[in-house]
Amino acid sequence: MYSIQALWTAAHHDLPVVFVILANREYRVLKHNIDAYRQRFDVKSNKPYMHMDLTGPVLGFVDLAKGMGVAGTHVAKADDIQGAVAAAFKSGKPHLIEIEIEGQRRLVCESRSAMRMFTVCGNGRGPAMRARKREKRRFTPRWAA
Ligand SMILES: Cc1ncc(C[n+]2csc(CCOP(=O)(O)OP(=O)(O)O)c2C)c(N)n1
Repeated sequence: MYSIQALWTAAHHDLPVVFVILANREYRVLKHNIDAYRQRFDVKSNKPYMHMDLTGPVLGFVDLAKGMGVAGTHVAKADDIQGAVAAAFKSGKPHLIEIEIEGQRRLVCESRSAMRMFTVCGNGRGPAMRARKREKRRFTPRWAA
């Protein structure tokens, strides 16, 4: 939702870009952070994740694209992805593919090192911190770099 206007730009310049949205209807990375913090500080809580669901209403990305002059395809089944992507490339036009993926799953950190991807603590010195930094460098997803 931060950069959806790029669709209009693609339509305006007639750029043959295929946009793929993995629609989980939630802000999962923040849910993941909450899980990691709770685990890190041994907080037992079953409270829901506040303000992290993108529902009510659900975002309709195909409609958003249409409103900006970009055709779109909604995909609900994995088997339909290949055909949708092939058709989108073949169109030679900008095209948005919205793929419905599972949402609402509670993520559980499998290990302390997985948690450390998201939480950094301590005074920034010492072997433990250096190990954390090494892990962070190794595992940091591109968007978190
Ligand atoms: C334009 C823009 N660039 C970067 C960010 C930083 N950012 C915050 S969460 C996130 C990743 C979200 O991952 P995604 O798979 O889209 O959703 P989620 O896993 O949270 O459900 C990024 C890139 C941002 N919010 N907006």
